[in-house]
Amino acid sequence: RKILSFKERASLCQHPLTKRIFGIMEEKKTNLCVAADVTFCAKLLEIAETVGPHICVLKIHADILEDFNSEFPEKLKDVAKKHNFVIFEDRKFADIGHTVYMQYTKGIHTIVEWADIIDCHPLPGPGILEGLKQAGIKKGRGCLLIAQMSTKGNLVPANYPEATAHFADHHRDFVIGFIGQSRLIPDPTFINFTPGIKLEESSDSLGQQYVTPQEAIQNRGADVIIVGRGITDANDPQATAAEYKKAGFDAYSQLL
Ligand code: UP6
Repeated sequence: RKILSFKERASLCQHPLTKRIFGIMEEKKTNLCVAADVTFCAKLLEIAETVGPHICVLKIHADILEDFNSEFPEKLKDVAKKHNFVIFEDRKFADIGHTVYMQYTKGIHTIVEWADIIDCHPLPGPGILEGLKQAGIKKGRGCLLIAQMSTKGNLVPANYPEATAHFADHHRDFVIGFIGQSRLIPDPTFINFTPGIKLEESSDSLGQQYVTPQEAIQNRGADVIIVGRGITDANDPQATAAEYKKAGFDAYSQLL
């Protein structure tokens, strides 16, 4: 047996959000996160409703929504509650602590009010986490550190993932895991998310590179696979989400 089950990992976690996510993964038998990268609220809510039963996490980019408004987060939260998934705003914060604090709490998006999970680049140093934490921790939010990227020619140096893991270790009250292409540390209480996933290995015209769910989970140590266009651009997103869910969960089950 190569890995611990989601259930076992849930029992080891200190952070309530990590516990909750592993619990959902166990209960709904899914390690699928859908990236709903669409530009209108109604379309996003439709996708959330359609793929909701098959996912543990819904990842969005609120800043690409042309009609974002203050009612939208409430509607999304309702769908998340109905289908039992968590909401991840993929804002990829990357500035000084003071600025990210404002980006997280102010502006038209007020992300901290509705996003269970956010992510940030560790590049600016510990201050970025101190800034985000000030707002997020009291609401029970969690942050993923971007340790590696899926894109061709990215500038992430070889020792960066290691330094990122070190960061995570020092901020366990807020950091719940990583975005990356391989498992950084064996610690089972961090969740590893991997984007750049399609059923067929391929790429897009802007540097995105895809591997299969099986490769990500069995060879690279992903816990949660992030799938965007592979599902949202499919003729039947619901059936396709079910297909990815099965591929992801089978790959995980084979390691147990
Ligand atoms: N994403 C990546 N690669 C990274 C980090 N994040 O693709 O290294 C995000 C993108 C997009 C999603 O911002 O929302 O994951 C991938 O979408 P796709 O499956 O349609 O390529």
